[in-house]
Amino acid sequence: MWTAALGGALALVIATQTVQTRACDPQSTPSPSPAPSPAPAPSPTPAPTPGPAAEVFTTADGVRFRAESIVTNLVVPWSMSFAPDGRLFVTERPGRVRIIDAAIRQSEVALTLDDVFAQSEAGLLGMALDPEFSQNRWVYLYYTARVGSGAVNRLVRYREAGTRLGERAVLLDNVPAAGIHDGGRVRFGPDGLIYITAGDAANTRLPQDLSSLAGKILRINRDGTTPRGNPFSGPIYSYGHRNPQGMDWHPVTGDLWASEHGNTGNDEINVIDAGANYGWPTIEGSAQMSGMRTPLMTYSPAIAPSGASFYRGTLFPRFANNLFVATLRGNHLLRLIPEGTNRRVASQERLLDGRFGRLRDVTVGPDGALYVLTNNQDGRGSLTSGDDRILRLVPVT
Ligand SMILES: [Ca+2]
Repeated sequence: MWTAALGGALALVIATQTVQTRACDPQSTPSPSPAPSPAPAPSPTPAPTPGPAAEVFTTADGVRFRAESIVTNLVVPWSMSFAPDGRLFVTERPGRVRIIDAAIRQSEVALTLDDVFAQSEAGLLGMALDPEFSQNRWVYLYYTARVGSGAVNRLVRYREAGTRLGERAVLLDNVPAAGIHDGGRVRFGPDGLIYITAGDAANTRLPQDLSSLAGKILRINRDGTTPRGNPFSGPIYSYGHRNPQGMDWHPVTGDLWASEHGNTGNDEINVIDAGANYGWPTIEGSAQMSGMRTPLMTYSPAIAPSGASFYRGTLFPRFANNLFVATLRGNHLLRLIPEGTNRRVASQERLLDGRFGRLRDVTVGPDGALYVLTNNQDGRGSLTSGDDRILRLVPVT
């Protein structure tokens, strides 16, 4: 079980790794082999109390929490998922999957992709674990693959055994890719189907073209086939997107909320309905047009919203059903408080504002804590010692 003591132990896990060069230049980003260096023995009895680096924050409604840095020196981490046994799976954009095991206080590289197109915003992006992971050990990855002189995005499935990923199967292939706007988030919906955010691959003709998978939110079965209930004949679930990178379902209403990068500002939070058109590039931001959806929230200047999760735990009662969004350029964790079960936001605030730099993903752990990934090595950030890291937010009484 994930406890405060074990969380504290994880701070030691990857601390011996070398900080890598920035990922903006793929030529200078060799595989950062997490050298099994003659590491010092892990601290046998990690203190359950945070070190002096843990900083206390207070929300507008008086919730006090501290941010503990539990894992450091990751290389452009992009997505994280907890397994039912408490292990934390993390992708790194250059092409690695790490499994962080709290019980044995160890991080292992479970997979290194050898055909990843890791340039600019592209590379190994989203990940999801099967809802029945305890039985089937399936791990789903979305990544940009080098194909000939070009690249495509694809969804692949692996089976985890002994902290290694094998038995690869390609479930969805040839989603248009580019150095930018690859979307990349993968999540299972409450309907048990796989949802994927696909960016416009830097081609504004594609989001309104229903013959292309670019600029869409996609929905497929676990075996890669098209669900019977999809609005069109293929994987497309919604269209007219520019570069959506975060999504989660409201715990009460079941509505799918998604974050999307706009063009020079005009970042969006939308509620996604099957078959709906979200406007890009015809309209953006708060603009309106018949037959197209206007976002719930828009942000100019850009905050660059990425991973998003509704709060479902009990550790922070005041956060129930709030949506948390990791922002890159915004350098904060955005908290949106929905207006009950309406498709409206009652209030919002910026947490961790400017304190940890760029943030890529946020999820709720089995312990009810919020876990946040930094993204300061992605070529656009300012590195501080220990980047990139996983932050754990826990209440302070
Ligand atoms: Ca839009």
